[in-house]
Amino acid sequence: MANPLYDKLFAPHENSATAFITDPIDNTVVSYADFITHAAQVANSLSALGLNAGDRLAAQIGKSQAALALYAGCVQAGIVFLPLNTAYTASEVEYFVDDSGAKVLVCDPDNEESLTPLCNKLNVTLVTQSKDGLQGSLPNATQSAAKQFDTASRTENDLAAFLYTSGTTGRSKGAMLTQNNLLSNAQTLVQYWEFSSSDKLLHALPVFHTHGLFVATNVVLLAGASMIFEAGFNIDRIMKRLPSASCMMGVPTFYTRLLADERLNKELVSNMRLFISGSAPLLAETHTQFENTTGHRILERYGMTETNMNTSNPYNGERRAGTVGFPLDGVELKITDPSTGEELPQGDIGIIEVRGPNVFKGYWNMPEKTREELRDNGFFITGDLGIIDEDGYVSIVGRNKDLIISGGYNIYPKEIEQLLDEQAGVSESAVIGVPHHDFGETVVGILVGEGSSLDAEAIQEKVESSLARFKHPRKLIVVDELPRNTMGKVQKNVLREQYKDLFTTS
Ligand code: MLC
Ligand code: AMP
Repeated sequence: MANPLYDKLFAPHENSATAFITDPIDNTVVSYADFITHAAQVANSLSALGLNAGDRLAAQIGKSQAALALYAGCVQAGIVFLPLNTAYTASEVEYFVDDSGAKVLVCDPDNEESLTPLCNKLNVTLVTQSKDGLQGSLPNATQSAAKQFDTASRTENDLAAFLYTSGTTGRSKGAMLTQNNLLSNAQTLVQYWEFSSSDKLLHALPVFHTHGLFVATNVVLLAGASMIFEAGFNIDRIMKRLPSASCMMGVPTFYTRLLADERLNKELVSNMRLFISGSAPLLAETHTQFENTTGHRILERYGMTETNMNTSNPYNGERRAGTVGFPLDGVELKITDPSTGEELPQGDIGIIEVRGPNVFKGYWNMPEKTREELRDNGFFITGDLGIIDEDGYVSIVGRNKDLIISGGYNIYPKEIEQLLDEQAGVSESAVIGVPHHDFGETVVGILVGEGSSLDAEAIQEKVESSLARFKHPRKLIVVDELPRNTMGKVQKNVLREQYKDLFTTS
């Protein structure tokens, strides 16, 4: 039976003794064949939980090879995989599980107690998996499960994953990604970036987002390459691993942290053939400094949860600093007028719109949102502002959406403003992103008080219990009023200018 994603990513390696992954916890090397057997056992345990093809499974678990086997098991069983940021609080998780209609939630045993009430309320089966992937009810069941699984039949238009992305209204949207969205993009990237079975990717990204899960992992699988799987970006471990890797994918913070370390030099990276950056803007200055220190020009590319990868600087050819390169094969990209939607002439700044097999199917249960952002003709309105130069290189010059990107994580101010506005003593708030020396941007909350009852400490506590750590304002500032234009709209640009130097030095 056909299952395009499984057939291309996993099936070819079923009997391969080649190394696939170095476990991030105990450093054991797992072969392709062993990994795929593990995935089949996971698929059997998921089936025993009553999950069928098309059902959703949400997972908020640590990075381990078992976490990846869960993704693979879902692909084989046709289950829609919904990975969640491990930083999310229980109330955030509740929204995702409820909205997606997930039947099963996999969580860390440490969170079992806090997540049980919501699973009881929503009638969701809760199973556990520890950070190392070895303990918990799911690994226990998997260990004794059969080693063969009849791959579920899927078409390329069937859903493979849901990735939640925040929205300007404050409600997160479930981006529905099909098998072909993921597969076509991985196929293009393997070719474009010349991945082969001799590559060894240094993988230090989280595996609950497009970058670490789909771009990195699917490319490695398709090429039959291997991965050094790190639990996170620990600079000492990365320094030790770099000499044996051939490529790395990272967010700009990876590169600024590497540059800040005096151990980085040409010799350390002499085995490397490719450094890739994306998910947030890479400063041209970082690009230049990295080349001066290592001799490598970072290859910058541009993507989104909804679209996978859209553009890339060339592997062979000039990697132009400050640009995200050219549209990938099969991806159409145009710059349009934000008010009319008409295509603008080359050289004008406008909204980036993209169309291609990489573009998602729409937002789960949100037909209106889908219509607003995905045109009938298939073009997706990214909300990023871009320009194409005379040589065809695309640059991102800003955003037409109120979005903060901190260390590669997207944060929508609206979600935080809604929470701040609900707090006693707050009449209104504005949440802005300001430059940050490590994360590129960080969150600042500006509050207008109501009388004298505003208690900034209590508000900070409320924020901490409700929202994931990376969304917390690093500073709350109380002001008498917010700057407004003649239409009464809050001028966030004025606030951003006013507070731009708060976090520029460590
Ligand atoms: C961690 N913290 C963050 C943060 N990451 N705060 C703001 N923004 C972030 N990105 C918190 C920690 O909880 C901690 O809190 C404090 O900040 C310092 O943490 P740290 O130890 O210095 O951070 P670290 O764990 O090293 O993580 C930093 C990071 C990580 C940059 C390595 O955030 C990361 O891996 N980012 C990658 C995100 C990503 O994969 N994005 C891709 C999205 S897909 P405390 O309490 O200790 O102060 C996409 C599409 C595309 O965008 O194009 O790819
Ligand atoms: P996400 O929703 O997490 O997938 O984030 C997607 C957003 O990240 C895009 O809409 C861009 O704003 C931003 N992004 C991704 N890659 C780049 C890049 N290379 N340069 C600038 N911004 C980027």
